This record gives sequence, structure tokens and C-alpha cells, in this order.
Amino acid sequence: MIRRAPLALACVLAAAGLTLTACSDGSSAADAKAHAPEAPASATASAHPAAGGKPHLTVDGAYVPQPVGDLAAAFLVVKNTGGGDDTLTSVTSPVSGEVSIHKTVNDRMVEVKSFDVPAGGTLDLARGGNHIMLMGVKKPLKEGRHIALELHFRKTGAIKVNVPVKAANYQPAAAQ
Ligand SMILES: [Cu+2]
Repeated sequence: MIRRAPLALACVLAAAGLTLTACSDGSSAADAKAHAPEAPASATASAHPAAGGKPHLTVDGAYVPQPVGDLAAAFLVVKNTGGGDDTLTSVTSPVSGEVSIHKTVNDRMVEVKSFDVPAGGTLDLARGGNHIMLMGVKKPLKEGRHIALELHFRKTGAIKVNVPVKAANYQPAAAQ
């Protein structure tokens, strides 16, 4: 009978309360899917040439500032030069059993289920903004070491990145 009215109201209320998760982009079905706990088991780090409708992802400028304790953040840039959208759904690493993806809202970190990498667009993970969070890091991460990260994308699959540990105050060179 009146099925749509209560839903619309719920969205307005959620927006007012700053919890935009379900309503912000109208992709609630995709949101639900992003929660699937199964990471793609077989890694296909393939780089398809840009063909209609397919994402083509490259990862640049990855680094981890040397952490004080066992909590580390990773930053990088994903470029999509293909013709199809993709989505970063999770990250895994042998150095931490608890890797999550966070955005920053009013200086506060908020875990998210996914990040979009639109066709022809870029996903920037940078200080003060979106980032990868590694909790309970097993080995001390010293400057000069590298850690492995595996980025899991909905369409492209897994992309492995060897990420250098940089000085705690490292800032990447200005974008070229
Ligand atoms: Cu965080």
C-alpha cells in the first residue's frame, strides 16, 4: 500500500543524522553486496587494455608512514584509465589480520565498505582523507622495509602492491 513513503522518510532522517551510508548514492543494492565477506580467492592482477566497459587500474605512489606502534596507515592512488567503473572492496596484507578502509569525516576516521574508482577517474588515498588502516601489525615497520598489500576490486580482482615504509613525516612529492 504505502510502501515508498516510509522509506523516503527514513532517508531524509538518515541524511539529517549524517549517516548517509544507505541513501547517499542510490546504490543500496551495491552496498549490501560490498559486505560479502569472501575475498576473491584467485588473484587476477591482470591489466586489461582499455576496452569498452572494462576498468583498467594502475596503482601509484603507495607508502606507509613508519608507525609508532602496531597501527599503520597506507596511502596510494588508484587510476582507472578504462571505460568501466570499479570498486575497491577490501584490502589484505600478510602483516596484519585486520585491514580496513577508512574515510575521514571532521577529523574522525570512519570505516567504509568500499571506495568507487570511476571510469576515467582516480581514487586518492592520502593523509587527512581516505586511507587503508592496518591494525595489530605483526612486525615493527621500519623505514626502508616494504610490506605487501593486496587490493581487492569488484571487477578487476586483486592487485598486489609492494609498499615502502617511509619516514613518519613523509609527504609524497606534489602530483605531477
Ligand atoms: Cu583509519
